[in-house]
Amino acid sequence: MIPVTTYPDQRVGVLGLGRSGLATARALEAGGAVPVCWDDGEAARADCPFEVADLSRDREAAEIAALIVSPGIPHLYPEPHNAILRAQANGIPVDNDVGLFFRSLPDLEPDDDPAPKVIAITGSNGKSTTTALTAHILTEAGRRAQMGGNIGRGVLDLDPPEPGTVYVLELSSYQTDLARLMAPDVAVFLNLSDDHLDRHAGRGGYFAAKKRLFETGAPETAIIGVDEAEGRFLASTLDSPVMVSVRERLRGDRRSVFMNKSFLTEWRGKQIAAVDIRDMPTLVGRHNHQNACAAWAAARAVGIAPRPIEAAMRTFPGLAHRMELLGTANGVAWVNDSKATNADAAEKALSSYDNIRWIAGGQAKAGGIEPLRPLFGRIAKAYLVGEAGEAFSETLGSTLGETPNEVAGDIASAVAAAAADAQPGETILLSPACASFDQFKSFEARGDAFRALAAKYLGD
Ligand code: UMA
Ligand code: ADP
Repeated sequence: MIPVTTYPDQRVGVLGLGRSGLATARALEAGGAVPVCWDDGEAARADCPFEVADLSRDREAAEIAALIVSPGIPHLYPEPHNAILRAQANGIPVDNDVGLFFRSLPDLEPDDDPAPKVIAITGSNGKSTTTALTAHILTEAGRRAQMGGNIGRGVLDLDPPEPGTVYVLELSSYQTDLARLMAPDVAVFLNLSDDHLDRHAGRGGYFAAKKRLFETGAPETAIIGVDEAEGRFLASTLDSPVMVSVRERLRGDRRSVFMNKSFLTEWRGKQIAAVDIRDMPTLVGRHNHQNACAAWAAARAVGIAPRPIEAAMRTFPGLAHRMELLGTANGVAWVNDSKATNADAAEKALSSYDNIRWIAGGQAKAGGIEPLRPLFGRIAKAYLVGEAGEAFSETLGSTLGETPNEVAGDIASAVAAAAADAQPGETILLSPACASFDQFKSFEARGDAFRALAAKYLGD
């Protein structure tokens, strides 16, 4: 835990009692403050081991030195939570766990060198993969890496720094929008596409939230994906950013990392390093190449040499449920991409393999799988499950020449049929392009079910 010592003997409001809020309350208490907590959920309040008070009421709100807000609670759009309105009316600072983390870290720095470093990673897609890959590279290279933030472990739950610790933080727009202080040594912006627009009143607000990591954060090294207009604009506002692209060969005088065919290339006036990433099984697909380029640049920024980075990339296990290679048996690869809950995400997986036995379906999103039509040629056959089964079958069947498909109903039947049909060189891919809630409680549960079924064929 990172104790927060900024508020000795003061009452500090904690809004939201999920992972982030509870970690914050523990860190405040450990640092000598008195956490005063609120959650709109009755069960969360009942389980809370700290003082509970309704922070939307004047008296409680007036008595706190600061209000620390969980990322899932709106602080501006579509409407600020009442407790935030109260704090603002009383002139009380509103912050989050990320702000407290950056404020507390300098107090904990060990006397021995090297000083701890922080790498913060944001973007619309690929944050978790890039964060996990960067942490894996650092660990494999013998550095003390700690990973947290949006990826799961609240930042204040991380361990205090030891000499040489590198914190690798995934930061969402909810987090970068509100943190009063950010001071990463290295900050990464991967890409921008529409997401969470209701929380930011549109794409401009969403971009502005992410941009704060670079403006407020003023990192020593900024690593910017420049494949969209926003990334190019952001890079043009910064001094000497490291530019990353999977679309352009950025052969300038500045530092850059880009893909040249299947070679990840580091450039600075001349080629510094080039690595063939074709045979790195967990970094398949253009989107993962972007993540790999960004992680490469981040690891280089904290002093790791090209060779150990390349070696670590080869052993990256990948993240569960995101194009996760479960194994290969009889020449058939099994891939779990249960996190692909919409067509945009499934497009990444379908683009990454040929001869696909595609398991898809569940609770459909608007537009269904129509946007995936250009990729239907890669599908040997589709096995359709859940509520969307019939509709997806119709879309596949209406292609010129038709894409073979069957409505299998559930994952177990789909797996049995796909396994019976699959030929060596093919891939059995669960990439549903749908939410899971019609048959599972989460995309994780769906992916775990697929993994358990695949294990029988993989001999695990
Ligand atoms: N709550 C209220 N009032 C509200 C809304 C929520 O009281 O109006 C309460 C809920 O009853 C609940 C608590 O707030 O008890 C939940 O807070 P939270 O939604 O912020 O969730 P945490 O458990 O604290 O998890 C948060 C991040 N969640 C969100 O940003 C929504 C987690 O990211 C993160 O891993 C965790 O902190 C640790 O840092 C998850 C996420 O979905 C993975 N992130 C979004 C995404 O990736 O798209 C941004
Ligand atoms: P995030 O943490 O930003 O949600 P993840 O690393 O968990 O991202 O990846 C989620 C999904 O997003 C993946 O399954 C894949 O479909 C897609 N994805 C991953 N990396 C990228 C990228 N760099 N660009 C676009 N899409 C990506």
